[in-house]
Amino acid sequence: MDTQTLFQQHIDALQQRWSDALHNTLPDCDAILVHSGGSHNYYADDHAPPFKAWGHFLRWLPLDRPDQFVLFTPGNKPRLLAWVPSDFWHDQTLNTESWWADSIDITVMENLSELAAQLPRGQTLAFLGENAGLAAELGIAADRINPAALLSWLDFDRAVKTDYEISRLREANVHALRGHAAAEQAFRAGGDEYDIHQAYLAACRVLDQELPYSNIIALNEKAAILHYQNKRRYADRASQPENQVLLIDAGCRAHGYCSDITRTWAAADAHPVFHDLLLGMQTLQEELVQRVKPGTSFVSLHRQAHVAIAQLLVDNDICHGNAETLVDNGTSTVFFPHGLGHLLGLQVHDVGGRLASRKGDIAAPPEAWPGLRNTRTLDAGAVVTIEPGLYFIPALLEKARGSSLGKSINWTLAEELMPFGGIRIEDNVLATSDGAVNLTRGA
Ligand SMILES: [Mn+2]
Repeated sequence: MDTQTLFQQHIDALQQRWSDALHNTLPDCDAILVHSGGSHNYYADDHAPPFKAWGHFLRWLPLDRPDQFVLFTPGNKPRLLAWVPSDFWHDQTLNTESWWADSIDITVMENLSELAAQLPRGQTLAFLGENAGLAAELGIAADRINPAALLSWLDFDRAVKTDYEISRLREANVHALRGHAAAEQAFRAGGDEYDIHQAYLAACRVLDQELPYSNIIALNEKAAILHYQNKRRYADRASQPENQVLLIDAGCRAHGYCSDITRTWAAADAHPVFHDLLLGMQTLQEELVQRVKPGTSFVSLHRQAHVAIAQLLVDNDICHGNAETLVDNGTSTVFFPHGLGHLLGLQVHDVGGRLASRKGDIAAPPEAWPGLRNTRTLDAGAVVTIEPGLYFIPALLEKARGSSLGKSINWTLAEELMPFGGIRIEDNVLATSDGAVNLTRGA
């Protein structure tokens, strides 16, 4: 199906879903005004960080710029109220493409002060977005500005993707995999973290600021830092340590939709146990991916990941004992201290991961794993990441060594493996009634 048709179907589905949300949460409201967000300068500066439009705005149309508005009225074509200032400092061209713009009524405003006059008279509006002050100036009542009930409903609903959204997520995977292939090559060729990062950007033909999140490009022991942010560069190649391991966590965006992919590569002469762990992690990751389907409890899947990782640690003589016991007493968490994954969409960590219902009930993560971002039972159409990890994190290992957990760890081997950092393997997976669809491997 062509993108234009997919997009029109997406808009039709959003009309239905947002009408239901409005009728169920704010029956006295006639329409919703959604703000893309504002651009904010750094403190006491006249420069701003790159702008990213808010997810609930981007879901209506792929226009990533500040101070744009969507007016949703049940039964009507959605309206874009586009602020296009007269400005000779920047390119203010409003880039509309017919495949999406044909589904939207577009009104261009040269000044933001024209917004009030564009809104329907005699109607009661709700406002969604960061600028509550602007909403108040427009005469919107405080209890209709970001109403919690409406937001919970819409956040919960974001988990289930339309066919258009799935096509964009696939596209974001296709783009990112080009970068991952180039990054692996740069790693094998002896590049440093900076070189690998640049190889990724060039292969994807993107700017840093266009990435869904800042690339994690971690060589050797840095692979043990979950959100490692540096890109080490060596002016003098002779001083650069040999590349043993690359952990790269990097995605792309397609019309706002994100991919989030992690790969771990090891040099042929890396520690043989590290190679065995890498193979074991690849196998268990693929098995977990297959279990993504409607009705799957993500909390239960997260526990299954822990048991599989604990078994891998036992099989490789890094831990002693029974896998279930190692999970229950917290030993597996020393090696796998983050969640198995999260919802994915217009935000990398998409909204609603801990919502148990449209009504806003919260499903808290288990006490042992407070960082788990997704506690939902998966619906058909949900897209999640599956990203088990196994790391040798000095701070966590040291803490374990001083506690009762330390007795079940083979310290000689753990110390030998520390310079190799760790492993994470992450794919983006769609739950369907026919089972799991791996958007990354299938891309
Ligand atoms: Mn992720």
